[in-house]
Amino acid sequence: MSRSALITGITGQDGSYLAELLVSKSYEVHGLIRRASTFNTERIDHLYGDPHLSGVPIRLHYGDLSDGTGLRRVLELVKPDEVYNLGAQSHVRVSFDQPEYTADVVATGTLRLLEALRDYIATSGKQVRFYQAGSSEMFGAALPPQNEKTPFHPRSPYAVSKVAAHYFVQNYREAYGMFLCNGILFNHESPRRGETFVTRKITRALGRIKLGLQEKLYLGNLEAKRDWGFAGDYVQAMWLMLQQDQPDDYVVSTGESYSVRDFLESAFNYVDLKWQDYVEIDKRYFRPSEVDFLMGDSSKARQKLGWKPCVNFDSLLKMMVDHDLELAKREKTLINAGHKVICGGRW
Ligand code: NDP
Ligand code: GDR
Repeated sequence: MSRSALITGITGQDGSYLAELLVSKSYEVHGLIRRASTFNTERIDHLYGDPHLSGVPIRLHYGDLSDGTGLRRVLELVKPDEVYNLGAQSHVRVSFDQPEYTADVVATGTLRLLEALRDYIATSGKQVRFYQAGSSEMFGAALPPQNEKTPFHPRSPYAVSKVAAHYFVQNYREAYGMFLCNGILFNHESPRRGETFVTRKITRALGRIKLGLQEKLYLGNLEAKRDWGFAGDYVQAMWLMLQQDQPDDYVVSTGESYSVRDFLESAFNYVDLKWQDYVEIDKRYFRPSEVDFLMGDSSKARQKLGWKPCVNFDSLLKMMVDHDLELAKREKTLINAGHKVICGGRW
């Protein structure tokens, strides 16, 4: 019998890659989806279809991490073998504007899901494995290289909330013997990355600038350093964590770190443009407290899970720029044909 998995945050960047991975492994894949006034399934449209038809690889269920009753119902309906908790208000800068909401979804939302899962396991007698999407932001001001033993020093409401979720997971593991894993993932990007995160913001603008559709790109702090990997590689690590004999916590990273300025320069060089001609600094994109330097030490994941990243910084950057040049070309074609729309697209 095929295993079933429930993914919160299935409509996000990671949710879409993870859903693809699990479908390729013949899982029955279920996703939690928020009700929205516009379609929010663009990243998974290639997997999702009319539920009346057979052969549709994934099933979606309305739910929200702020609604514990709904989470319980979905668990009882789906009867998952594995749960991946990827749902979050995941934007660090926005978490300073919406701290209470961020804490409610990211910290308390995780707790709600754990409580629902604890009860589901007790009543069903089923062993369910759980993955929590933790973040390198939890390390915050701690000096690099950061690994599982590095003390947390969170620098944003988002990061504080992820730390709380991390400890909820550890506490439920110790208290109830549940199979719960914390991933501590460093930044991972892709052509499906949300357009307000800095790498995608740069590549999206670059495509439009190159084709004459945009003149300026406004950014914040260019000196912050991040350990950037490819999302497609990172969802493999999530799955591997849940296939081990014992639950544990793992750092997932490339071990290389580059500044925002490095990313900007390499991306513009790749299409023969000088970033200094187009980029302006806007204070609104600075954070009240910044995370300056993240560089992960993922030796444990490499040894115990046999995981390693396949896409390096240069390949990731080129993959994203190429994709966004293509999007800009499509947009230009539409504009030339008299349309005013900005076209979307997926990788
Ligand atoms: P995205 O922002 O792309 O996706 C977030 C997902 O969470 C979306 O599906 C979103 O739904 C959903 N969501 C938001 N609020 C709620 C809510 N209240 N209830 C249920 N679902 C909700 O994030 P990523 O895919 O990049 O990241 C996945 C997870 O990994 C997140 O938890 C993030 O914090 C964490 N993480 C990400 C890293 C990265 O570099 N990408 C690194 C480390 C951790 P909708 O589409 O409707 O908005
Ligand atoms: P981060 O990613 O905060 O690391 O969180 P983001 O891409 O938002 O910022 C990275 C760095 O770039 C600087 N920066 C800007 N950032 C944004 N978004 N927009 C700008 O215009 C800009 N200019 C400079 C930032 O100050 C920062 O230093 C991401 C999210 O996916 C989290 O959910 C996840 O947990 C962490 O990665 C690991």
